This record gives sequence, C-alpha cells and structure tokens, in this order.
Amino acid sequence: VIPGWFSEISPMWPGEAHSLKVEKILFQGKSDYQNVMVFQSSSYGKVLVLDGVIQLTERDECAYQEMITHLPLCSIPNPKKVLVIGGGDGGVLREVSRHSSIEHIDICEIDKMVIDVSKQFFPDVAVGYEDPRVKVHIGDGVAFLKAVPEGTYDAVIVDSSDPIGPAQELFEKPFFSLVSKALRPGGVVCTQAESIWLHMHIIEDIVSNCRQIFKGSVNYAWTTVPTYPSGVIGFMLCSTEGPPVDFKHPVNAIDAADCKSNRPLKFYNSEIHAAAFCLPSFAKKVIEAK
Ligand code: AAT
Repeated sequence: VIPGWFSEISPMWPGEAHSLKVEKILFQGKSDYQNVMVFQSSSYGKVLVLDGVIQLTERDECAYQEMITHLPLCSIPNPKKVLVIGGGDGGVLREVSRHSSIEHIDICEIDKMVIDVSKQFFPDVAVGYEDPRVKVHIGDGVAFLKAVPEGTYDAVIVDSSDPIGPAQELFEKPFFSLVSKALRPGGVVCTQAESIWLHMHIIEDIVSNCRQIFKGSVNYAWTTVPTYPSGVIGFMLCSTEGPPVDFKHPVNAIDAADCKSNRPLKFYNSEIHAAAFCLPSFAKKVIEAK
C-alpha cells in the first residue's frame, strides 16, 4: 500500500489493485451493511467507495450510468414503469429521467447511508432524486421483488455492487426468476455483470441461469470504465417472452428533447449501443456456448 494513495484490493481481482492518489478523505462511516467512504482524488474528482471497492468517480460515472440505463431503455418503445435495484447514488435515476415516456420509477436501495452521502457529496449524480416520478424504497432488492405483482415493469435495472457483501443474492438464479416475474411480456432487464477480463466464471453462471429463465433474448454487452477493475464492465441484457426485443438494434433513440436540460449525454450514443454487443473472441466463445 502506497502512503497517500487509495488501492482497490479484493479477492475478486487477486494480484492487482488499481490506485488513485488521495487529496483528502471527505467522509468515512459504517452503515448496517458496509463501510462507506468518500475521498477527493487528484485525477478523477470525488470517489465513492463501499467496503474498499470503488462505486463511482465523478469523472467516469457517465460511462457506467448511461450505458446500464440506455442499453435497456433504448431497446424498447415507450418505457413507462422502471425499477432500479441498488444504484443508491442516484445516477441511474438521473439517466432514466431523460426518457420522456417514463411515468414511474421505483428504486430499491439497501443502504440509506449511500443515498445520504451521495446527496451530500455528489449533487450532479444524486440530482436523479429530484424527479417527482421517483419513489424511494429502502430495503433488500430480493425482498422488494417478492412483493411486486407479476408483470409490473417495462424494465428492471440492477445497479448492484459486487457479489461479495449485501449484493451476493443479486447474482443468483432465484433473483433472476423474481426479476422475470416482475417484468411484463417483452420487458427487459439489465444487470451489472462484471468484467470479461476478470470474471468469466461469474459471467458464465449468470448467462446459463438467464438462458433458462428469460425466454426472449439473452445478451452480454460491455463498456469501458477506467476506475472499475480491469477498466471494463459488462451488462447482462435479457427480455421476457412476448414482443421480441432486438437489443443490438435500438428502437427508441434518445433525442435532443430527452436531454433538454443542460445535461447532454456524455458517453452513450446509438453507435456505441450497437458496438457494446460485439465481444472479443474469447468471451464470445464462452457466452455463446452457454
Ligand atoms: N452506480 C454506482 C454503482 C454501483 S452502486 C451499487 C449499490 O447497490 C450500492 O449502493 C449498494 O448499497 C447497493 N446494494 C447492494 N446490495 C443490495 C441489495 N441486496 N439490494 C439493494 N441494493 C443493494 C455498483 C458498482 C459496481 C462496482 C464494480 N466493481
């Protein structure tokens, strides 16, 4: 460990640790679920860390939040009802809000401290909470889904932390089953699905579970996020049986009217949407074989 630097050390990426130079620690706390820390870095702006793992930095959060949101929402016409699981920082809410067809957004985040800290230190991310269509539920995503009537949502976005800690169940088969029941026919889910460089075994399991559960389509997409382990992160995108969804050809492009605020999209566009589904050969072999 280098003095004055934050190093992201975890058994989920043994033998490597990305480091950021720390200017100042702004917050340190312990919630019922995890250690929460915010620091000012010298090159990526403020950084939110949970149990030693980077959740977002001001500089590159756009890549993750825009992709995890618009990959699913631009793949279906007129999304109206959306559920976000995790995502306590509010960034996914901010992105969902851009879609003018949206009528209602539920968010189920387990840790209220993440929401409070984000409102205090990341106002440009937590701005998502200002949308009156948002309804906040504090609790576990699995328990929340158990109480959701069948066919409620057009889309579910699972912005979850890694499967060590409170998010473990969000990577397991029963969870995907609950998600599929909560979706309408032809509804879509997009879940945080780790890195093709580090976690092919986890991805393999997710893909094989999803192929059993989602009778529409099952796809893997990925993007670059420099401060996530290995610099890339992927998403599992699936649809339920019903009107077919072709994720690779977005039908609901975000237009200028959806970015009417002074917050234009920084990362997402229709070309990068289609490109996100192109996989390196080593990953394609495993994912398509499942
Ligand atoms: N948008 C920032 C990225 C995240 S945040 C993940 C969120 O999921 C956290 O706020 C965490 O408290 C919440 N969470 C974890 N488990 C649950 C659960 N069971 N139910 C509801 N919310 C939960 C993801 C960063 C990815 C990091 C990649 N290395």
